This record gives sequence, C-alpha cells and structure tokens, in this order.
Amino acid sequence: MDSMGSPRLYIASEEDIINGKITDVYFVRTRKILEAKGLDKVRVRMEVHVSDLPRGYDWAVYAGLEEALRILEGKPLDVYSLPEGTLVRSGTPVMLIEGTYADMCLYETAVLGVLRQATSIATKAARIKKLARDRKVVFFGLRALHPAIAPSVDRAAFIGGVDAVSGYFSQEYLGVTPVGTMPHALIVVFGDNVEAWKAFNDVVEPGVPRIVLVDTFNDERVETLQAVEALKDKLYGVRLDTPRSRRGNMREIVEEIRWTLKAMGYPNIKIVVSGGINEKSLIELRDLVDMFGVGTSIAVATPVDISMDIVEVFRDGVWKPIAKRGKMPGAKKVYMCDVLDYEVTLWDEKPTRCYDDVLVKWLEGGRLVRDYPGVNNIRNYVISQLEKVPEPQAI
Ligand code: PCP
Repeated sequence: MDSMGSPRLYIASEEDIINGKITDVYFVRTRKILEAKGLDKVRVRMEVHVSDLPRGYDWAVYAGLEEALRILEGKPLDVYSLPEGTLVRSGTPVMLIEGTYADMCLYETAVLGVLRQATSIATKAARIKKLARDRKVVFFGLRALHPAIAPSVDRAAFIGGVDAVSGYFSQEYLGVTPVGTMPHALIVVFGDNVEAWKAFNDVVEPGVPRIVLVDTFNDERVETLQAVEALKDKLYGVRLDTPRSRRGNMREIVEEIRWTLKAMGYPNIKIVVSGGINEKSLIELRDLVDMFGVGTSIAVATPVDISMDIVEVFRDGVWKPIAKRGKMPGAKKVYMCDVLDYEVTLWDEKPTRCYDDVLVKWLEGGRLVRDYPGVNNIRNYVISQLEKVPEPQAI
C-alpha cells in the first residue's frame, strides 16, 4: 500500500489467496446461504477434470498441483490427485476434494486458476519441447504476463519441459539456474555492438556462455562475422531476434549464417533464434537452429479448460452420485497402464485392464501426507512421457 492506502500493485497477497478472499462473489453468497439454511455441513466429493482441450491438442500436461495443495492445506478437506506432470486426455479426473462444500467453495476460483494457468503453460511448453526434438528451448516469456505470477509461470514452463527459463529469481524460487543472452538495449546504450559484446565478455561471470545479439544495427551476417572477429574462441553463439520488418525468410537468413560460419572455420558456433517463435516457425528452423528463445507463444498459451464439479453428495448416510447436466456423476479413480493409456472407474469399481492407482491422497484433513516431488523430478517425469507420444500436429 502507498501512503494513501492505495495498492501499489493490483495483485493478491499470498495471505488473501490462502484465506479464500480471492474468489468469485457468488461463492461468498453461496456459503452465506448454506450457513443460514443449515446446509453448511453437507459433505461432497468435488471432481476436478480436464473438461476441454484446445483444437488440435490430444493431451495436456497436468500442472499446478503443488500450489493448489498449498491453498487447500490446513482446511478440513481430503484431497486426492494425479501426480503433477501427468499427460492426460480430455475428460480425465485429475483431482478429487472431499469435505463440506462450505469448507471448499471459497477456494474453487483460486484452485482452478492455479491449475488452469499452470496446465495451459506446461502443455504448450511440452508441445514446443517435443517439436524442438534435440534442440534446446529456453522460456523467454515473462514480459508477456504480470510480474506477480512470474515464478509460477517459469515453474510451469520448466515442468512442461523447456530446458531453461530466463527469470533471474528462478534460482531462489525454483532452484533452477536462469539462462539469458543480452538485450538490444545493451548494444544501443554502447552505440557500438562490438564494444557491447566485449564489455559483456569482460564483465559477466565466466560460466555464462558468450551468446551475442547480431541483429541490432547491421545485417545478421555482417554482425556475426564481427562477433567472431571480436570474441574469437570466447564466442559461444549468436542470437538472431530479427525484427519483423526485416524478417523475410528467416530460414534463409539462418542458412546463410550457418554456412558463413562454416566457411569461416567456425562450424561449432551455436545459433539461437528468438522473437515470435511458435510451433510452426520452430518446425521450419529446427534442423538449423541450436536453441530457441520462446516467449509469448508459451506464456500466453491457448487455455486448457479445467472444471470443478460436485459428483457425489453424502446424504442419508451414503454417498450418492449426482452431477449437473453434461458431467459424469460419481467419484472416480484412475488406473494407469502406460502414458496416455489409463482406465477411469467409479470409486469402488474394480479396474479390468490397468491396475496402478494414480489418483492418490495428498491431503488428509488438510494435512500433507506425501512429499512434494520438486520441479526437476516433475520435469523429468514429463520428458519421459513425451518420449512415448508422437509429435503433435503443429498449430
Ligand atoms: C524479445 C526478447 C524476448 C524474446 C524476443 C521472446 O526480443 O528477447 O525474450 O519473444 P516472443 O515473446 O515473441 O517469443 P526483443 O523484444 O527485441 O527484446 P530484447 O531487445 O530485450 O531482446
């Protein structure tokens, strides 16, 4: 708050989120009605499921579980979930929350928000990573979104499978080393690209690869040769972020750079391309480019729709299946055979084909009953699944 008591930034505090203040007003009214009419002790089983995939998507990477659990921790609720990072198809139950509806309704907005954002970003990152094959992908998309959610955005992209993220804070928040190159601003302030590159090499800690931007003032090939001349064996790579006004045929530009470097005796200089990279442009360049800097197309990913619906109510001493139209009543279990090959059954139904029960308890009475796996383990899990699925159709 500033001195006048106005918010400096229009962001919710962690406390407000965890206390259920960041919610839709109709949930506040609902809870008030239930309490007034003596229905606040009605127990329900609330199912969270992937309700709709974007056109052309066959699967989504389920992400956001850790933050969702941290919102629900301490509430008198039992929560079951698939592991974070599981590839799922449309309609798959990913979480089940059991308790009184009055105790969970204020958190529906926040839990869905966390799950939908993380799943949408992780899914897009996984698609891009799969399409990049053995090429590196670095997430450069923080500037596309509000900085308040930057840690969760980097986390989701990393879980989805990108090789690195650019957020300076990510070492502290995620325990992953951030990766970046240099902005055009550095070169513009020096007024001389070669001086700026040399200053980068002089000042930046030795472990950081010397990847220089080669499109600021001159043609990419001219600047690439200047960079080779200026940094010689210190040069690790060149980044092309060619402005759209000059972009033309990006593939031919990269081919020319690759060929020229080879002709000059520098076949191992890496080529990094960023700026507007999406699934289709990545496919056009992946045989020539060593690393992609992808921002907006991951950060502002097409939404994966996730819904939360009551599927059972405890009445007259028994759990009774009930759901709104369009939803499948009854609490469900998920038994895994292999990647994207699983069986969904009713809660007490015996599976017939797959037997690995993967919808497991995470919170009991609001208390965590298993350890969070950590972002590196989740990412490895996603990568191992991606190895078993075909390349998505680029959209
Ligand atoms: C952009 C900046 C972003 C890259 C491209 C991602 O270049 O490097 O990280 O772009 P995308 O969101 O379209 O995928 P500039 O806007 O030129 O910024 P800078 O000069 O700081 O590199």
